[in-house]
Amino acid sequence: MPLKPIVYHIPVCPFSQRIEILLQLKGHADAVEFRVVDITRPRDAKLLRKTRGTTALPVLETEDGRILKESLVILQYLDETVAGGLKRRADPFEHAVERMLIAKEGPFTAAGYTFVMNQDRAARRSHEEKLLKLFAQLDDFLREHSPGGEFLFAEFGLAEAVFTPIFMRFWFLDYYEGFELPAEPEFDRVRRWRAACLDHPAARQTSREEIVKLYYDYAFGAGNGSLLPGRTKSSFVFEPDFKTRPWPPAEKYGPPASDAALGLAAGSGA
Ligand code: GAZ
Repeated sequence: MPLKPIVYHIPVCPFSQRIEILLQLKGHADAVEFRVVDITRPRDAKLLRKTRGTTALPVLETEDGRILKESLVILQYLDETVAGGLKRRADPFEHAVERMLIAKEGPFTAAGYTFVMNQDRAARRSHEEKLLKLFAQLDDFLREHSPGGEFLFAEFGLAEAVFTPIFMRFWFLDYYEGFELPAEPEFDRVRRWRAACLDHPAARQTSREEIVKLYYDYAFGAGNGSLLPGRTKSSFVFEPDFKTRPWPPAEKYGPPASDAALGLAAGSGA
């Protein structure tokens, strides 16, 4: 029987990064065993049996073989079971406040991903407006509950562990969509929050360069490691290493670049 819980994950997945950030905050990055799942290959039958057929990751397997799904659920479970102090707010009202903010992550994440995956140039503006509306709502929430601070409470906590990986993924929006938060006061509070989140040392599991390069295919509508026509490799592969690949062309409304142009054909024949 393993001594630690196992987290099955995709290394650059934002939902899995939430867990890595939490463990880093607790000073126990090694409290779980991370097992990498290659989503470009058919899923291992043993793992599929454990999840009863679902494929979404992360999945946590406890020391005695029980299964938990959903990153937010796994996050709270590990917060309560791993040493290093609770990262959720202890006060029930404050915890309720952080959960209200966390409840906004789904629509926010979905808006950014559908924006980057959009292939219709004419729809670009409406995606942008939708996302800006959600940023404005985060701004308003932070003004209500934490007008003068950086984080929601005094320190980087549960809500920050949830949103920071999403803010990092949205680097694909500034690169492929030229998206920026407008320099207007209605975004000042969320801008400050985002900057403090991105600056935190517990959130260094990935980088802008890695995200921009790995998510190239997302900008052409191909998510989760799926293949675009004319390509033999997904930009989401971990070999060749992203550092050896060139920065991809930023133009997404046009024909996608080839394997070779993306540096994916390196060691061709291999
Ligand atoms: N709600 C779950 C959680 O744990 O929080 C979500 C987990 C999830 O979606 N995992 C994805 C997965 O395992 C990888 S990350 N996919 C493989 C599979 O076989 O299911 C998000 C989007 C989106 C496209 C992609 C993603 C994403 O919108 O990051 O919107 C939120 C997937 C088009």
